[in-house]
Amino acid sequence: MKKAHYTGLIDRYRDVLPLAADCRVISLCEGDTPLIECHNIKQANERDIKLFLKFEGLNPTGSFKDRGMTVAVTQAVTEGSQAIICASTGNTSASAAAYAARAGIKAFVLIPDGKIAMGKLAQAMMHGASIIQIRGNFDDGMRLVKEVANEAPVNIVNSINPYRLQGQKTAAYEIAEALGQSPDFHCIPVGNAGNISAHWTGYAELAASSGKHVTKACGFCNGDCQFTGKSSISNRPKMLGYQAAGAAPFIKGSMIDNPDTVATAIRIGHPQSWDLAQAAVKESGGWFNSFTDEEILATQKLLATKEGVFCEPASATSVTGALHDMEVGNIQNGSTVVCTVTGHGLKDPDIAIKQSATEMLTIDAELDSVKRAILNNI
Ligand code: AN7
Repeated sequence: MKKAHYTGLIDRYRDVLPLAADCRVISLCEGDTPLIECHNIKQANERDIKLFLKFEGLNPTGSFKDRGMTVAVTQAVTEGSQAIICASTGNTSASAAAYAARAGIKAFVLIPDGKIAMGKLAQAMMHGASIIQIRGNFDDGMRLVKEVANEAPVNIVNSINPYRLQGQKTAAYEIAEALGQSPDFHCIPVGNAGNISAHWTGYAELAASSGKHVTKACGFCNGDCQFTGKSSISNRPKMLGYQAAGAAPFIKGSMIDNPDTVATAIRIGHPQSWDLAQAAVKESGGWFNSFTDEEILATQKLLATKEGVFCEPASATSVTGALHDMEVGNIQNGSTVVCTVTGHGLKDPDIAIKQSATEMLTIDAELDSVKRAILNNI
């Protein structure tokens, strides 16, 4: 049935989501995020590489988490849950808080004391979540959430909840739909490792289904979307998972106990979707790599100043890796590359202001001073 306007990813992709037909959909019209082609990145331009940013920071709470949360909270409500719980480096807590508010249920969020970005904390507080700060990191919070869910009536909405990954796989559908095929490489920041796993599920399903069911699932297009008449979306991308150097268990090859990085969103040492992420990278022929905080922040700045895209530090990790792999030739000239830009820059204003090189001028409120300021800086 043709809908008058976009109503969220469950309505759009219901055919490929494991939800009951009569469920009450808890949605904030998430998904349908822009795929922005970079114009001003020299590493791509010089090599005839098409570089796209899937800007997930434009979801309703400012991160990709909303894709998983709409499905997880819809299912929780269907099961009769009155409360959800998560551990979080920030974005999951913001998303859980918003969707719980929408559903009219309670959200409990465990966050590492003093280690989440200000915007995310503001969101969780404003949406009315019960915020429990722990003297520990995300991995401690994750362990406690799993333990307490055995003893209290709460539904876990971290990405160990399979409905989260089902929702997040829809980003791969949108990308394939926009490009008419899968990209050659998909670059993504890796923390708890749910998102890379979910994307691989999406691409694998698409390739296996010959692209046909996207048309069927695409309830709002009346069967006239990109895929109509196409017999196959056969290609799958190489999945490239990038981490921050101080929080890079996949590079080490084992869990780490004291992760640290300026990219607090991915300050995770014990990723829960370890096996799924390893399989995604291996099956796709991709790889993991890690980059320093300085490199990540430089990319954050580059995207903001050269492309007008403001993302949070963790999100810049995907592009940091892509640029590196273009330079060393791991990503071949002429390729199509999609980088997931996971969260909005406004999430973490402290880092943005701290690292901004722009000197702020303070001048007298008179024409001459303004004129001088312009002429000296033009
Ligand atoms: C901006 O919010 O884990 O590898 O608790 O917020 O699927 O974990 C956040 C993760 C990348 C990593 N970019 O994704 C949380 C949380 C941003 C993020 C990731 C996160 P996963």
